[in-house]
Amino acid sequence: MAIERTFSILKPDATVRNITGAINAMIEKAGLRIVAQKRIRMTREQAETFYAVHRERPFFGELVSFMISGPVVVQVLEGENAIARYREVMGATDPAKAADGTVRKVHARSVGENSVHGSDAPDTAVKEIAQFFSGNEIVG
Ligand code: FUP
Repeated sequence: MAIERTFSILKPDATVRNITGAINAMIEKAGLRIVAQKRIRMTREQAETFYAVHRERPFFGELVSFMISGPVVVQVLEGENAIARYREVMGATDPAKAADGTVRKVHARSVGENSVHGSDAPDTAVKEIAQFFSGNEIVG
């Protein structure tokens, strides 16, 4: 298996509850390395660009408002098969459907306030990382 990088966000429902460390512990326990990390407040423009693929969906406005409602922690995670691995660690989008022990099962509040984002494919991972990090901010 290849060493990959994926993009992660710890969302405002996680920062507001002060559980970013608890989530990072789950990430590290799963064998993923946090090779870049910063706490930011996303602008509306950044959030709209990030979720542009969902622009036509009925939940888009609510999603953007939520993502700018508080600080987020953006991260680059590295490890074997990191993209799929992190999706497993996160669990299903809807916490009611997420497997036991996943971040969303343990911590998420709802399908909207679901604590974490992780890239879904190699091309989106590259694009998402580049939106928030320059190369010299990522230290593997
Ligand atoms: P995921 O890849 O698991 O984060 O899920 P999606 O890309 O399908 O959705 C992105 C985000 O849109 C979710 F994290 C939360 C939000 N969303 C809703 O608010 N309602 C929905 O019905 C689906 C997604």
